Amino acid sequence: MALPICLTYIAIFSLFVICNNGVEAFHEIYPDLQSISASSVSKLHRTGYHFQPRRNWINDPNGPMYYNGVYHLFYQYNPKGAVWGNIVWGHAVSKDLINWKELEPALYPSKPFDKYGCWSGSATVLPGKGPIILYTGVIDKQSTEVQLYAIPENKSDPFLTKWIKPDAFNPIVVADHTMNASVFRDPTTAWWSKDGHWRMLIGGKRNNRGMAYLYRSKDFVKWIQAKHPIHSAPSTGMWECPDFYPVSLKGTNGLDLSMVGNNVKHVLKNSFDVTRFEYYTVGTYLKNKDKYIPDNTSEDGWGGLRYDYGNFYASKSFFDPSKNRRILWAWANESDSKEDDVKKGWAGIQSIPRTVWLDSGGRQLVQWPVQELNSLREKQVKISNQKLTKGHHIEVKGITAAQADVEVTFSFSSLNKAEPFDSRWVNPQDLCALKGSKVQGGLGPFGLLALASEKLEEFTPIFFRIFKAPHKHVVLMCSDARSSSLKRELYKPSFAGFVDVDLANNKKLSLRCLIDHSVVESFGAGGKTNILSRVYPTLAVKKKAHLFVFNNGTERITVENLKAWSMKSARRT
Ligand SMILES: *[C@@H]1O[C@H](CO)[C@@H](O)[C@H](O)[C@H]1NC(C)=O
Ligand SMILES: *[C@@H]1O[C@H](CO)[C@@H](O)[C@H](O)[C@H]1NC(C)=O
Ligand SMILES: *[C@@H]1O[C@H](CO)[C@@H](O)[C@H](O)[C@H]1NC(C)=O
Ligand SMILES: *[C@@H]1O[C@H](CO)[C@@H](O)[C@H](O)[C@H]1NC(C)=O
Ligand SMILES: *[C@H]1O[C@@H](CO)[C@H](O)[C@@H](O)[C@@H]1NC(C)=O
Repeated sequence: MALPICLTYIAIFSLFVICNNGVEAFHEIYPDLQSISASSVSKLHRTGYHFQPRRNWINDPNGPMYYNGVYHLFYQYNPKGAVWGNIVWGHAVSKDLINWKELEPALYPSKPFDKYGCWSGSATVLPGKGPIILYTGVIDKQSTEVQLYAIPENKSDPFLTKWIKPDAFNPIVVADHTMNASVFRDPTTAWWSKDGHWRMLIGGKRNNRGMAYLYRSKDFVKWIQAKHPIHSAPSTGMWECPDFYPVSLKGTNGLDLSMVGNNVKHVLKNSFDVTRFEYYTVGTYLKNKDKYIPDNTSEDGWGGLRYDYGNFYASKSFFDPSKNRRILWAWANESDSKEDDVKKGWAGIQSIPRTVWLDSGGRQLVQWPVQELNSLREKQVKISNQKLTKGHHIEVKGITAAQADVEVTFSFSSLNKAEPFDSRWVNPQDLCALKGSKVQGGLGPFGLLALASEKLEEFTPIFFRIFKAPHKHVVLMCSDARSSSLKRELYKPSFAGFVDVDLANNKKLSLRCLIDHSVVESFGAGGKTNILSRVYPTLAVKKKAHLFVFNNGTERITVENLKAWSMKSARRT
């Protein structure tokens, strides 16, 4: 469960910085707004193919799974309004991860142990027995959190519409006296080990140390806390929504959680309540000690690797046995004000589900939109071998630029014009703020201008810029919302990440952008660095949105190959 913080609209932008880097997150709740039902739903910035329910507030994806030929997505949902509150588990099902059927909420407060909320959790499919949901229930106004289980009322119901919370054994886990029960939530999918136990993790915090508590069970209902958390790290604050899974050292296939073997590494991801970003490490799971040790190539903390350097939180992955892949979902919140959300009648979207695997270098993950997304591709346009000199932009014409999918490869003949890199530039987002698309450079900035108005009063640039450090080149990827809208009262971050690629041998960079009215979801270098931005253009809407390629660096760039598609809307019933 990701509690919303810093949600009040604050006009002074520096206050956002305080919110994001402050020592203690605070939970802002809107008693006045949380039950105002949407009288109408504004379509202006609604997405065409990113998942969102018909109306109201959503946050964390919950319990994603594949069962009997159907994909299930549950999500934190306020059935009564467009801000956080009254939380239940919304439920939608799909055969292809793209077109969704919305069902009645699967879990809603109905027992003393979840009276104040059904918060985040995960699903585990038990071989021969079917799915079980583990989730967090809130039992009082002080936010005392306990862990619960729920089972389908009828396993033969193809959509698993109704869920039961048995009184026997619930709650299955409560915080012991050494723990703080108001920061103890978000159970993971459980995995089975040869020693006859199921294991799962729960997020928490001790003092300011982020914790992933480990629990064991033989029968899935009686759980025993392991002596030590599987992992913890100092000064990271509350760990929400932990996710722990094996990845293969050979190839891109996903692995079932219970997989063991030699060619396997593990990934631990946590969503940090304080920074409101997610971080993961690649490492080793020592099964006999029940410990996870991050590799020394993965930074363990606020400077660590991120699935996404933009608006992407409370993610959860699952193994899809039908296509042998691991799929990742996350919540992308709004960047406008609560008042705007109440007016719109909705808030929050889910990312496009992404396939995730370990990069061949073994140091980081790679992500790519699930292949099923391509079924929405409609009209296609192409550009190839187009030269771009400094200060030029070229329009990609003939598609619906407000609802599109673009794949492009840029190349250049030399690295000589790369600007010098200053070793003090440790934070890519700050560097993007300093060296945005309007600051002309040597090798870059070059990339795409998404959701752009005809005369560029509004645009969201997604671009690369290459620097020369003493022993290597540093590649920056930016998705900069600062010029995205003429509307002022918006959160417009210059999201950015570094891209770990070797340009000396291959002077090319690729970019894919999923553009969908108020979201630009970008995948750099084949999915090594990814950034999701929420933007709200006022001019560049619907048919008035344009798409351009641009270069603002002295080195000439070639658009080797660009393909762009109009995207159909996903079916939502
Ligand atoms: C369970 O679902 C199946 C499939 O929809 C249905 O045929 C059956 O009658 C249901 N069982 C009960 C007890 O409702
Ligand atoms: C428990 O955690 C909450 C939320 O961070 C904090 O406000 C509270 O002071 C903590 N309680 C104790 C006893 O540490
Ligand atoms: C990192 O770990 C590897 C083995 O996994 C070891 O060979 C290497 O020396 C370590 N590097 C550092 C800087 O500790
Ligand atoms: C390119 O740089 C010029 C000069 O700073 C600026 O006016 C223009 O807006 C920039 N182009 C983009 C797409 O940012
Ligand atoms: C999404 O909204 C912005 C603007 O209000 C906040 O700055 C972010 O912290 C928030 N993100 C999450 C995950 O809550």
